[in-house]
Amino acid sequence: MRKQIAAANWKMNLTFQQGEKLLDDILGANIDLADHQLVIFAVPSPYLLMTRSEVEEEKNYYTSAQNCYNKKSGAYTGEISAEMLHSINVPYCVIGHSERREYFNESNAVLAEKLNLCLENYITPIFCCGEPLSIREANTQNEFVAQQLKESLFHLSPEKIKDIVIAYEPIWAIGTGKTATTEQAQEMHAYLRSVLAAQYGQSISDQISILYGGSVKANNAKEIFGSPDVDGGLVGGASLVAADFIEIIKALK
Ligand code: G2H
Repeated sequence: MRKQIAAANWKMNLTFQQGEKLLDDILGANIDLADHQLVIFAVPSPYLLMTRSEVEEEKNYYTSAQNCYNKKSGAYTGEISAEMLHSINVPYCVIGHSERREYFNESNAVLAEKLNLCLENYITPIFCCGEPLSIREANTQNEFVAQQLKESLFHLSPEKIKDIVIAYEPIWAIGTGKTATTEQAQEMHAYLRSVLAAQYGQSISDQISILYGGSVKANNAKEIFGSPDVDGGLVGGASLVAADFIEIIKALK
């Protein structure tokens, strides 16, 4: 079975102390994860080491960065490289979240460079894609999202593409309380899988976890994750409340 993943994206929220308490509360629930189930915490950079030490004794719990820079190293004040993340044993990094694309003008080409640097440094990228409302209203979401994949991912070899996680996040559903319907999510995930299959073959495509993101909550996670091509979620707001995120973890297939 494909890996099923509950990934928390804290974004720019919580103090260090609040983050520590949240992790303690979630880990304190002692949820017994199956071998194919993973929980990943994408935390602000100053909390990476703390998070790593909180989760390192826990089976299938991991730490993720929320971003890294698209250059190897050098005079880029304030930026964090993939190599730096690797040097503190961070195994995952979110790449291309729509907030980065929108507020920091990250293009598909820049994201391709970030993906390469992650993979060179043994970091699994959680690559985000998704369409804005205008594209959904024009019913051209499939072409839009396929183009994001093509421009950022399709230079990767079959061996490398297997090492990434994809998160489909319709921008109109992020932090808005609007969720894509289960049918809309499944339809897009199946489409993404078919695009990956056309490029890399069905067996590789079948191994890639595709998460859904956008207003996943404790009360809708089970239904969303229940779809055959939805392999868990990238969760923002609801990952900041222990009781809610615990329910979301329990909703994994
Ligand atoms: C989408 C999601 C997490 P939220 O950005 O990546 O956030 O669950 O708050 O919509």
